[in-house]
Amino acid sequence: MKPRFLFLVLILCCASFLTAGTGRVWILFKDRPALMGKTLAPSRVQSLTPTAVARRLVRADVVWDESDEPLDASYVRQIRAAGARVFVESRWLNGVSAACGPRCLERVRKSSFVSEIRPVAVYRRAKEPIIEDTSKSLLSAEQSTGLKYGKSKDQLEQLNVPQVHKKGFAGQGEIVAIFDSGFRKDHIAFRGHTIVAEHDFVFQDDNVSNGSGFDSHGTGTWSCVNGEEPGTLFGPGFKASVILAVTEDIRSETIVEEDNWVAALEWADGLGATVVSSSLGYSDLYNPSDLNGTTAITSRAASKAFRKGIVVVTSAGNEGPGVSTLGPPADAKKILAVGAIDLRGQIARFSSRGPTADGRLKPEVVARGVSTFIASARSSTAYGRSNGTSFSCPLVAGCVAALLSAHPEWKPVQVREALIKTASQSAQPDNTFGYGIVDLATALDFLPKRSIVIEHKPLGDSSSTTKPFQITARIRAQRGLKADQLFILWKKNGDSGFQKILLTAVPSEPDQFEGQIPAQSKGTTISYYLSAKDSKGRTGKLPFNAPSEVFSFQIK
Ligand SMILES: [Ca+2]
Repeated sequence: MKPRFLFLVLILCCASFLTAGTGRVWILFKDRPALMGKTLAPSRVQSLTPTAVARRLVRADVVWDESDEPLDASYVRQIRAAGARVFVESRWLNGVSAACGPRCLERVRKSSFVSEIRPVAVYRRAKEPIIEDTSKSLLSAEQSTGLKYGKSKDQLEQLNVPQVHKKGFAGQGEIVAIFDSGFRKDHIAFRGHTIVAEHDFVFQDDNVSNGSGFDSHGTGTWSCVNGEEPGTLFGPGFKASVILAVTEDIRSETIVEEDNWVAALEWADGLGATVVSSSLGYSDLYNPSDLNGTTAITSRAASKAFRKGIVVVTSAGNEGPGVSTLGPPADAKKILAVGAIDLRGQIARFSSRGPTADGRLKPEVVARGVSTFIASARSSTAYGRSNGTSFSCPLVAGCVAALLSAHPEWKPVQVREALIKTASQSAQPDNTFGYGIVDLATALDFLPKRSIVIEHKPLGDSSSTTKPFQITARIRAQRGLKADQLFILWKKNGDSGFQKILLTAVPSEPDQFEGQIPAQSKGTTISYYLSAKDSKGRTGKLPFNAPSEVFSFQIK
């Protein structure tokens, strides 16, 4: 640690050294005067797509705040006039990253609207080489039913993923943003996958495939999230869509400039990302004493993303086994930092350990990060194995997507609670394994704080015109249910409003409720949804965004 400390002292005491590393500085502003007294409204904002607004409305702690608004244009103008070359304008941090020489800095420092000037940190990560794996996968008898996981079977079974896939949850409807070095998009494991958007923040273009050397690491991490080649590999969230961002420059060693990373995060937020998967490495700029969740720029940004409804999943780092060897943003509050274990569940020596500088337990959870089976960028059909928390992180990100596809109404805080409270050593967490190995199937069934969970198999079309339609549902609430507030709401085609039918408890079957929609004549289409209140008066619905989305069936 000593050399890093000296480096920091040099930076702090010599203004001209401020631009060491990236040659860029953050210039953060005090306020946004143009917004004073104005009412904020998501509809006004151009930085968010409708998908992103929809996510915010359901999952954000604060749907909308000043940090979604553009920077004060006059501030940016004045920074440029001082001689700065602006690279990134960050709405969330309320500031810019810029190249600004000593004379420029002198001018900027005198500006009354500037609250903070600090160097842009560079993150470094040692290579995580990929060993090609060309051996044939022998399908065992038990794999002849269900999904054929091939060599990814062990790493998924370790997290109890297959049970969740059997129930039909694999990340559908979720958008996972993956930040990495480059991605081989034509790999067979991604055939038919939806790429919502891609951007290369290093080379400043819209193509994230940069050649096999560049794409190697990102192709691997992407496949851990949601690769899909039957018989060979599956990711836990194989039905999720992705946003791909190149944030890592691997031309000399793997480096990530934190302004590029923040820019990618804000960009992915605006496009409606619901999960972010990223592995950053360590930064010379930050000491263990800085790892308090609020000092490192990436940690501040990651916490902000969490409040805006995005689950941020990051690698703990590969700097273990010493204590407090996390790399930001793993120290951030509320996020999920992931350590690495091997096939047998032993911790990887390199896996970074907690706690944070302010004594919080880290990492949150662990997943396979030793000899993880991944797609390789060497060819469009190649696979390999690699070591690193870089690979345990996206496995957990894929799990988060699968969990959210089952519970789209859950906020990040509830996702985090479900995962850590059900992990393998949740009763005795420590700073090596955190709360332990993810158990996705148990997390799926967990009732987080404030949650109301309704499970129901939607009715299909029917030919009966005489029998009523039996609706059954499993309904649970963390704070208990209000028995007289459990309803089926239904209507026929042509009806303007929904009619209510009370659901009643099924005798001797805990959490089970039933009710009947009356028989209807041929040609009728019935729409319905379920609604439940808990003892605190909170409402849960299925589908969660009913009545804009409802179940429907036809009498044929
Ligand atoms: Ca490119």
